[in-house]
Amino acid sequence: MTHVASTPYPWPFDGVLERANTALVVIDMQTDFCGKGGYIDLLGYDISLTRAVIEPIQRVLAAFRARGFPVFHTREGHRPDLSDLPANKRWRSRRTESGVGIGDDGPCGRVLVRGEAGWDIIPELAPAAGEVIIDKPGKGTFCATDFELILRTRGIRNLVLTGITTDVCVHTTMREGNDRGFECVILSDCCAATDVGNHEAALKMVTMQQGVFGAVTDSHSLLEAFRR
Ligand code: C5J
Repeated sequence: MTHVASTPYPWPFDGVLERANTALVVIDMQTDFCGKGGYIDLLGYDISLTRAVIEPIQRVLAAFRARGFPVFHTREGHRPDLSDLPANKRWRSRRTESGVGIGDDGPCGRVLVRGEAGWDIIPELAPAAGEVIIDKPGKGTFCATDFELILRTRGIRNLVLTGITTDVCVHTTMREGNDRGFECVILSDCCAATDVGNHEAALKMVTMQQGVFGAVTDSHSLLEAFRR
C-alpha cells in the first residue's frame, strides 16, 4: 500500500498507487497561458503567476518519467476554421482593451488556434516521445476528446493533476474525472491561477465534504511517497 500525505485524506483512497494505474496530467502549459504575448498576457494578467509552476512540474515530470509512469499533456485550442469555437466564448474573449480575442491575430499567432506558436506547449515542458497529448476545445479534458477512452483502455484510475489554471481547466478536469470515478489529486505547487485568491479557493473547494473532488497535496509529498 502506498499513500501520499494529502488533505483531507491520504491519497489514493485504497493505497493502490502503481505504474499501471496512475498517470500524471499536465494541463495547458502553453505559451498562450504562460508566455509573453500569449492569451493570458493579452488579457492583462501577470504571467509570473502561471510561470511559477514550470519548475515544480519539471521535477514531478522527471520522477514520473524515471519510473515509467504514464504522462498526459493537454492543449486548449480550436480548429483553424473555428468551427469548434462557441460564439459566446469568442465574444467574451474579445472584451478586452486590445480587442484581440480567441481566433484573432496576436503576437504569438492566432490566439488559441491549433498549430499556432502561442498554442503549443512551452519548450521547458515539451512532451517526450510516447506521451499522449490531448487537444481539447474546452476547459475540461474529458469534453469532446478521447481522454477517457485512453485512460480506460490503459486501466488508469488515479490522476495526478498539474498545470494551469487551477480554477478553470485544472478544476474542470478534476470535477469531470471525479464524476467518472477517477481518483484525483491536485498538486498545489504545480498549479496556478491568474488570481492568487482563486487558486487558494479552488484548492479549498476540493477538500470540502471529506474530499468532494479528491485530495490536495504538493510535489514534495508526492515525490516523498515515490521514494518510499
Ligand atoms: C483558461 C485554462 N483559463 N487553461 N484556460 O481559459 O485554464
